[in-house]
Amino acid sequence: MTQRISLTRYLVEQQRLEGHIPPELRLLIEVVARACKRISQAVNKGALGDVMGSAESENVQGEIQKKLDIIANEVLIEANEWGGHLAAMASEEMDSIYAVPNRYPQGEYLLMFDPLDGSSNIDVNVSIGTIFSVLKKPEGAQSVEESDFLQPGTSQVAAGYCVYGPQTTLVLTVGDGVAMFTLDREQGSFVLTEENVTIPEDTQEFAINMSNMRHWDEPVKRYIDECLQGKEGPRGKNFNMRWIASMVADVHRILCRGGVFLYPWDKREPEKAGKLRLMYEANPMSWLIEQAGGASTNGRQRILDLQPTKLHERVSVVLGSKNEVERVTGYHCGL
Ligand code: P6P
Repeated sequence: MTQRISLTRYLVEQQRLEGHIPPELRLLIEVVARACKRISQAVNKGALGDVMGSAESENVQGEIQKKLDIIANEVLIEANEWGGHLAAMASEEMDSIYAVPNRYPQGEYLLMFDPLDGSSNIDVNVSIGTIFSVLKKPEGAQSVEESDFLQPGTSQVAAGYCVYGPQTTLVLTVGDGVAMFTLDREQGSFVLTEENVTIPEDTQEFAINMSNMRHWDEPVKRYIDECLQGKEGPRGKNFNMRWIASMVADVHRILCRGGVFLYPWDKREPEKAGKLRLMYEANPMSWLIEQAGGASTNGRQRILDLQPTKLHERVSVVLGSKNEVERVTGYHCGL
């Protein structure tokens, strides 16, 4: 049974005993966690809080923004800009980076986030979440530029998400395994409920949007077809399928019980490498999955090794149970 300690105590001990978290990074994580608590409260209000429905505006991705997308983005900006731990932020909901205003002290960290991932599920009461990734500002950088964010996923110093579902759960890594904290609404604080999270190397559960099947590349068609053939097919076992259309929820399930998640490149928009964004979706989720013993590739290469070229660039994603990811990647590489 995991000892029930608060997120604050966990971070203090990681800082003091393990030397993994400098004080400014501890502050950053606590501020993000507090912002997620506020987002959770707004999400939980639903129709009672006039937060549902469209904001009648589009984001940089060309997607219609929900009111809660904008609320969550504003909560994260306002919570983080004054603390002195950040130099700048970047968000799925903002075209360009947000440099911390000169009226506040500048810090050494860069924070990226998808403030509310899966927002198409908001109006139908299905789990959604906030995803975040932390980088260090390059040494000597005076004013922060977009190019300072373009670091591979291996450069992350912290990554995590908060899933707003039946429980509100913060999932975090600082490079020493994965820990989960459940929001105790009576105390008003996140409490450690799992640590050293481990994903089984094998699975019988895949997550993909099957409606896109006719658009997939051959290796993905082959992999899914073999899963669907079940016990009588080449895999010799039956598979189950899940697709929540909320990456945070699908990844959380995989961290809890294994599985493989695929959002591959497809022929609908061949000029795009995939649907999901590298910097603030695929990279933080890939680090969490690897820290839990899983694997994450774009079908051919380890996602964390990819060198970003644009802030909002997209990537094909195959992540989860190690042996399944290696199989899908092998099919792409002609094995
Ligand atoms: P589709 C949500 O919009 C998201 O970015 C991810 O959270 C999710 O995995 C995916 O898109 C769902 O995409 O095409 O199935 O609606």
